[in-house]
Amino acid sequence: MPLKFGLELVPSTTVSELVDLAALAEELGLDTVWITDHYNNRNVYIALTSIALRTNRIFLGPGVTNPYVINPAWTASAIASLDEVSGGRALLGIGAGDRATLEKLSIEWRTPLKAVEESVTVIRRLLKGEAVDFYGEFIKVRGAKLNYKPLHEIPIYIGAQAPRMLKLAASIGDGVLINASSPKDYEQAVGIIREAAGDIFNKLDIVAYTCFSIDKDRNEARKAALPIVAFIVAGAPGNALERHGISIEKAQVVASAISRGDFKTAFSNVTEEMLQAFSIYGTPSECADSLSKLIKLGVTHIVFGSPIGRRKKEALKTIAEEVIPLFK
Ligand code: F42
Repeated sequence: MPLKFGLELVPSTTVSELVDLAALAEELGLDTVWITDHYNNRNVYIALTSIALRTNRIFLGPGVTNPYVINPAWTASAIASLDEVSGGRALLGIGAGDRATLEKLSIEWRTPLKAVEESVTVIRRLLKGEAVDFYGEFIKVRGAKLNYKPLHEIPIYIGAQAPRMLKLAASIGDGVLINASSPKDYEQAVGIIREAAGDIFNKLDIVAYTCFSIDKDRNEARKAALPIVAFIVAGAPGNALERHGISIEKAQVVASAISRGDFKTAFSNVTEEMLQAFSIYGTPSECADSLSKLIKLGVTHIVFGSPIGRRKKEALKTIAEEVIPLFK
């Protein structure tokens, strides 16, 4: 599978800013653009549609939506519409959703594995144009059918980090979006996927959905990564901290500062260990070294995720000029 490069955009800025960045990514030769999905940001499908109308080649999709907030039949309809609007360029990223966000909406995070598995089954069948009868534990559908079909078979990518979700992703996904940045995490995740996928492993698109920060000045790249890493540390489960040798106490200092809105304390308590564990940051050659480790472990698609750099447009140009050519 040829190596692909993509861009993650968080719609916390205006849709027109997202469109400009996605159009630049296309111009610079990137292959995919993924828009994150949280109800409190700009709506993911409005952002994607706007991008589709300003671009011609780049593939695009939600990275990732979830079946708790959005009914899977609605997702099938939205992604099929995006495929039509974009002339056959839609990708679907779907995952179990984010616990903290679901809590705010009083949505219970029950049976996440079943929720993803059943939703993907229903979405695939709807996209094929079938009238779907499905009586699962999470979703029940009675004769649901779309009145139109997408232009192409839309690849479904599963957002996964934990072992059982990775196994599920390997068996039902066309690709896996792994939200991690360190080789330690990829060694484990790709091992699980490889074992679960067996003969079809080489057909899977293994996506490194990274926290990435590049700058010719290493210290600027580091500064831009700090806030994002602080939030990752605050939400990281104990086993992830342990795997990276990060003390729970130090992580708690960051987490409690964030929860009381004291970002200065939070960011100043992010250690080098935390940055190494949860981001790829540095000069172009340092970033390229880190990426090559992930590629050696079996990653087939790199997504440059937030913050990307101090100034996103400049960072994208640096990536296109000084990083991607090293892998072509
Ligand atoms: N979440 C969002 O809400 N928005 C985004 O834009 C977003 C982007 C994104 C990109 C890449 C990515 O990998 C993840 C992303 N996420 C995003 C997060 C995503 O929605 C999921 O939260 C995330 O991928 C969680 O995946 P996970 O692999 O950690 O799996 C969770 C569910 C987990 O705990 N899994 C465990 C495992 O081993 O896989 C165990 C789960 C388990 O056994 N559950 C039982 C069951 O039956 O499902 C039930 C347990 C119970 O108590 O109910």
